[in-house]
Amino acid sequence: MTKLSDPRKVRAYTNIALIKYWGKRDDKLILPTNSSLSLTLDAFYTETAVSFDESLEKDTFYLDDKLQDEAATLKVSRFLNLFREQADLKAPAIIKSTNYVPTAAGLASSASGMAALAGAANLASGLNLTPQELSIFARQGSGSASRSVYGGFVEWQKGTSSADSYAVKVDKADWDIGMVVVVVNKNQKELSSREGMKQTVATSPFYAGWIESTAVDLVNIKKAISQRDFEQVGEITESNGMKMHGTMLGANPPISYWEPDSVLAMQLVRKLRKQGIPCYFTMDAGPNVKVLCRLSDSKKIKTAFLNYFSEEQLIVSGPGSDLKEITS
Ligand code: 2P0
Repeated sequence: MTKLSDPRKVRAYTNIALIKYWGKRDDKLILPTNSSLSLTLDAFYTETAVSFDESLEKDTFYLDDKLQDEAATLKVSRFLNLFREQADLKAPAIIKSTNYVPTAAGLASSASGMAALAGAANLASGLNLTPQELSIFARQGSGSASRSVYGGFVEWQKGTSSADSYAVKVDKADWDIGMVVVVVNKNQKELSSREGMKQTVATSPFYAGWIESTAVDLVNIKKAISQRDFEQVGEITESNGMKMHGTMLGANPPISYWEPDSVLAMQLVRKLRKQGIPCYFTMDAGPNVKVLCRLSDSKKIKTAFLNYFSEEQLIVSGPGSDLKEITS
């Protein structure tokens, strides 16, 4: 008896933005108001396999071996429709996805999730998309997923239309750089980033300033990356992240994702810097703090944080690689 081969599995790593994406100019196509730039991380990733199967009644989505409800499946189905349309496929799909995040991290990310789904759907549909096309597809699942197609430092160019809004690799990040992720709270946030950015664009008087200064930050960080000037990369990262949070505070009603321990972590980073260890913080749409550092300093930084945080709240990561098929 011949055994049907297992569907092909794709792994995509998550990414943390150093120049943030915060705001859309087109909600449906997920076109951003500003270009962004991230570092892909190897400690957090998603593996996904998709197979289209005529014998299925409807799309069936398993995440971490658990069958997902209608709402979660609908999000995946809508995304897969992009592939079905392009490949002229009608069949429902079975989707099996696993998030690999260190225990209790609570950092399951839409970036690695949607990028891995895009990669697996590409293989299953036979579309044979280029990485650039894959980035355009992934973007329509979740903006930050466009960047998870690549490893290293990645820029998502805002573009002028859907066809040229995609990510490009800026640098392999094959130098002494990494992050210490400080898990302040692993619970689901109350306000999704999708809603948070929408409210900010609609109501924050600081938003115009954000757009203007982010364009300058992007030019400067790319120059610093090309020169491997770690301190300059860190200073721009810290400043850009705080400006994003500033625009949120200016929204009506004001938005803040910070918790007391987020502030503590940021204070610790400043203290370490004063002691001569170059490290810089950034935060996303949640209370966790990501500390950009030289990977060779990450042990020292983690040790200092262990005075205030537990071992399982501190995750060290180096740069991650491109999205890839997993064959084992
Ligand atoms: C980023 N974030 O650049 C920014 C910084 C959060 C703060 O991308 O609506 O899940 O699916 O496009 O990509 C999180 O937003 O939002 C995000 P959608 P996404 O990483």
